[in-house]
Amino acid sequence: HKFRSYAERAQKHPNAAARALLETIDRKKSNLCVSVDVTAKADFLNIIDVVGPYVCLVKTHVDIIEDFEPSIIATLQDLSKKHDFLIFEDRKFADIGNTVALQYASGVHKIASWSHITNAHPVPGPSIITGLASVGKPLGRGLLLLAEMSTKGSLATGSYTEEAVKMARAHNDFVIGFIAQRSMNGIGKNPDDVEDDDDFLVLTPGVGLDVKGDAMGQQYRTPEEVLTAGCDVIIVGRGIYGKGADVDIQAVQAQAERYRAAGWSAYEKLLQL
Ligand code: UP6
Repeated sequence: HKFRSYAERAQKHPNAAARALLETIDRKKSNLCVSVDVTAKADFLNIIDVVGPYVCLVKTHVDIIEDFEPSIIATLQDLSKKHDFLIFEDRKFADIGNTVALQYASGVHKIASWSHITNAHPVPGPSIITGLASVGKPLGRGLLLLAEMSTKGSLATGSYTEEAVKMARAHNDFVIGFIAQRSMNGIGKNPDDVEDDDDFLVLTPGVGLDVKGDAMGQQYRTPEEVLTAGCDVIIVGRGIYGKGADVDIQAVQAQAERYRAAGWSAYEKLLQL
């Protein structure tokens, strides 16, 4: 299969959120998503302001912020415009359709109103997609399914992963791709079937250049390893901001540029093959 550039894929993608992400990657020469898993509002916003120029996407877990207030979201949106990145709340929805629609639209965080992309576990079946789509589709949002996980002993393998891909394919007006560890295009299709015309985005956590894992089951691969496996976006958290305590903002900036360069050179190598 011919390796397609982000720009070429952007031109043809039917989903607005996917198109916007692919265009941003191409424009900024960055397939880096920084995962900002810190608990203080000030650290959260400072890190985003400093990594902003190097990323296509900022991934949040807003429910871990201790001093959360709605103005954080307004500032996040300002930073998203200032630095030209999209926002991905890593909510990992996992309930019945009615409940996830409420969790997505309402509560303190009102995720659908500001997060271009969010994600869900496929474990409840297709109704989780229709529930989330009832809120997110009219807003032009995109959904990722967790088809695989980066953790040791993950149960999301084999037929579970395959069924996740089939669910996504059946709802590809709203599902734009996966959290996974390799390309998901063509999975679960009969090889005699029509040509493989999937264009799923694969966003991949568990990326680090210096260590192989943590003490709680996380496993890391390098940007080059995951790009070669067919992933599109590298998600990096602690590799960029360390342990989160006493954030050294200059070191954060240097690491963001280091991971951006590593992700982009891995992509350019694949383009030249
Ligand atoms: N994440 C994973 N693995 C998955 C799915 N999501 O690590 O399979 C998320 C975590 C965290 C980030 O919730 O926010 O990606 C990884 O952070 P790290 O780079 O600091 O390990």
